[in-house]
Amino acid sequence: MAIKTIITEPNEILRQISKPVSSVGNQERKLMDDMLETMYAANGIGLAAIQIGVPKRIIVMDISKDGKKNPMYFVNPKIKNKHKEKSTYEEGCLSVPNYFAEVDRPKYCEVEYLDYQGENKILKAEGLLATCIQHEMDHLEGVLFIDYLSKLKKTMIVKKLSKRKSNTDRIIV
Ligand code: GNR
Ligand code: NI
Repeated sequence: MAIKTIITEPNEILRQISKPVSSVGNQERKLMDDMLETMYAANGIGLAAIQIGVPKRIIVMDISKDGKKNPMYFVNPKIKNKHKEKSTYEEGCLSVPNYFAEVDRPKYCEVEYLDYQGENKILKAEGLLATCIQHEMDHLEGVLFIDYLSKLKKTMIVKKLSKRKSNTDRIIV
């Protein structure tokens, strides 16, 4: 397993549309292992492959709280059903470090996907699980949570992130 670098805004890679995986083999499982390790190291609760630069429709998540690990793996996820009722959650993103904002999303959804073994599964999600899986599935379409904010808020965040980026570049060089 290996910890990979998480790509942050602004970066065009994050806007790519990820490609479906044809089957879940050892290469995909290795990628999922690396994604999970990278996510745990960054204290995140979810990670899409594109966040480490791999444009495949693969997501890992772990929303458990009690310190007991409960990794979840989603390959080629599809939303089957989403509730009209919305819930608001204060979201963050490892690709938008240190910014948080409230986002409305469907409160319940059903997701069909392939698991770590390549088996077809259906998950009925609500609460944080529903919020997180929808946040991750947005990454597969090149969408970030800041895209739901006002233009002004979004521009301010991206500006600050790019400023911070050029500063750290200078420090490193
Ligand atoms: O770690 C994360 N926390 C989080 C909190 C609220 C809603 C969504 C998330 S996902 C985020 C990790 C991440 O960026 N996944 O793409
Ligand atoms: Ni994210």
